Amino acid sequence: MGLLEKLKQGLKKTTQLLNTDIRDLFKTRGRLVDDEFLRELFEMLVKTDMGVEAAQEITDEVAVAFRARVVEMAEVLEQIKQKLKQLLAQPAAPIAMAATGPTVIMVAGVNGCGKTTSIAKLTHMFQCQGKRVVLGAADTFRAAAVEQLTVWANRLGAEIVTGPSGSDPASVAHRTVARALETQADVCIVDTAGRLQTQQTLMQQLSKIHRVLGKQIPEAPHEVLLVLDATTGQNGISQAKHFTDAVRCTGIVLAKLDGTAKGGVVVAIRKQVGLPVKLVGIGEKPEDLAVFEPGPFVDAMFAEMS
Ligand SMILES: Nc1nc2c(ncn2[C@@H]2O[C@H](COP(=O)(O)OP(=O)(O)OP(=O)(O)O)[C@@H](O)[C@H]2O)c(=O)[nH]1
Ligand SMILES: [Mg+2]
Repeated sequence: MGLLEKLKQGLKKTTQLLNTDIRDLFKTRGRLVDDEFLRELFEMLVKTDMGVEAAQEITDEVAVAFRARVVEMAEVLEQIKQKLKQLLAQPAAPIAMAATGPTVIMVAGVNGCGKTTSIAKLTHMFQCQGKRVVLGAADTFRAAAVEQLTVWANRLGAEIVTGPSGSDPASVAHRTVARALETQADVCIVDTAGRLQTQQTLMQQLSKIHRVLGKQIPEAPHEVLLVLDATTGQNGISQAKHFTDAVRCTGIVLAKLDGTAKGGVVVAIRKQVGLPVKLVGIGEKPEDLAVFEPGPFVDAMFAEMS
């Protein structure tokens, strides 16, 4: 499946809501752009969770371009899409890979945001590129967590390094990198326990894992991916800030986009968090991961549905 098709699939709920709203907005063919229209447009945009600031910016641009004119739906939508693509623009953000030796990726985020599932998807993505992956179950906090990652490892045919329940997650992280070096694996991905940004000790533990990863390979971790749950909307934005304070995050994986009609949240994230959105999660299966690209993303959001 191509990227656009994949994103269309993942953004179905968002697209559906937008389609209904757009049809309401342009009840008749052609509509006068007046205050009433602009207010309705603003509300429609806010409903996607893009944030009032972005919604206002877009509405203002539409006002400048079309006020007092009778417009067709297509021309206004084109303007909105262009502006959104501009708001979402970011430097190309592929997953950073080590020049030589294993690439080390650490994954963090609050409880239940989708870390472990995203790791399964990342593993699948790397395997499709012919790379060998070693997983580290550094979530020793919850017994079921190790089990969950082990099930994925077995299904995907990836090696996994685990530790006893309650043991030091940094030690598991250390052994994971050691194993990746020893077996000359291409990628090693370290899962971490979910935590709230307010849990000081757990946040310190996260920075300890980060430090340990850098001891064996100086540039490691090459990526610290912060997983955000799209269904919790803009809550993720303050989370991102706190996680980045504890460990320098390098990119965002926005999980569960398929579960929300508020796919516009990615605009708010890009606007307020100084991190690139690298990947989006669009389902629970290993292949349900898509690269984030503003162009196809916006096109998918506004795709026409019958
Ligand atoms: N629909 C959908 N569900 C997802 C996606 N990503 C994760 N999930 C589901 O969300 C739930 C939590 O996912 P996990 O990967 O276990 O989340 P986690 O962050 O590892 O959770 P903790 O380790 O408990 O902090 C599971 O039921 C997943 O199947 C996604 O992109 N789409
Ligand atoms: Mg987990």
